[in-house]
Amino acid sequence: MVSFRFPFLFSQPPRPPLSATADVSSRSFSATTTAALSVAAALSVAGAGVALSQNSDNPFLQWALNLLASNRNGFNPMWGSLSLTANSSPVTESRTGTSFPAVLKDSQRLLGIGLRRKAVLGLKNIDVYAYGVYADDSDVKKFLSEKKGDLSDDLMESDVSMTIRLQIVYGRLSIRSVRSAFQESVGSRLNKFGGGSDNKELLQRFTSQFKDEYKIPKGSIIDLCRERGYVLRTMIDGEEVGSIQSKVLCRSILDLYIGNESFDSKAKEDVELNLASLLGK
Ligand code: DAO
Ligand code: DAO
Repeated sequence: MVSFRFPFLFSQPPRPPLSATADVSSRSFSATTTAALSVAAALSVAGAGVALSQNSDNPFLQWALNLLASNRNGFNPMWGSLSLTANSSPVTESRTGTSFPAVLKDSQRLLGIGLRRKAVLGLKNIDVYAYGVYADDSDVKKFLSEKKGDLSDDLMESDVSMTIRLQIVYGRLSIRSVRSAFQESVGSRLNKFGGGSDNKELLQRFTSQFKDEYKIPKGSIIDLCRERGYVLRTMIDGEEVGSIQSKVLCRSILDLYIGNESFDSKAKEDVELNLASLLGK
């Protein structure tokens, strides 16, 4: 079991509803963000009434201020000192009460958690699953020593071993609805990142792994693992259901969770905060 020496950052709930959450996800982010993070921590600890200017000359300060603003209703001012890896305690996704272990497979650390919701009949949103984003610790260190641009964009492009763990919270999920949701969400990403004519075939190959007889009741755990060499391996409750080697498929899946239009901007923020906290260590 590896031991993590790093502080572990999570913006802790309660949070406003997803729709009310400001989206900071498209802002650029780089190594110097650590400076902005210290600013954010200092400001939040001081509880300062910060005037948020949209025209700041310093993009990192702006980023930190926006982050603060977006979390104002539930931001824990002590996040800078939260150390969750010290004892490797699980982290709970507050809206669903779903708990995620801090470490998977002995070497992958939890970097962020989020919630996938879906509007049914254009009316109410149902909570479908909570998810955790994990990445291999030594891959991450290597990645951070080489990285240049936007943290989550680079992470999605990289060959860092990662796992997205989904924990089903909706009790009436059918394989049919999974397939159709998947075709919509992953299909649109494949078109965006792949652009090729084999997208349909790829989608077909992926969805054909999900046999009609599978059941995914509330509490089921689905691991979407990106393994070295861009292999996407899918596990349901610890049982492998298949694996597919495709860089664009891996990229598209990760984009659902930590991309610019991810299901929950909070997970992406968590991931970026945690990666930033590891920079320079
Ligand atoms: O019962 O009509 C309904 C709502 C179904 C919502 C399905 C959302 C599926 C999301 C994908 C889940 C992947 C594990
Ligand atoms: O939430 O829209 C989405 C995409 C979900 C992708 C998850 C796919 C894994 C499905 C496992 C199926 C189990 C039979």
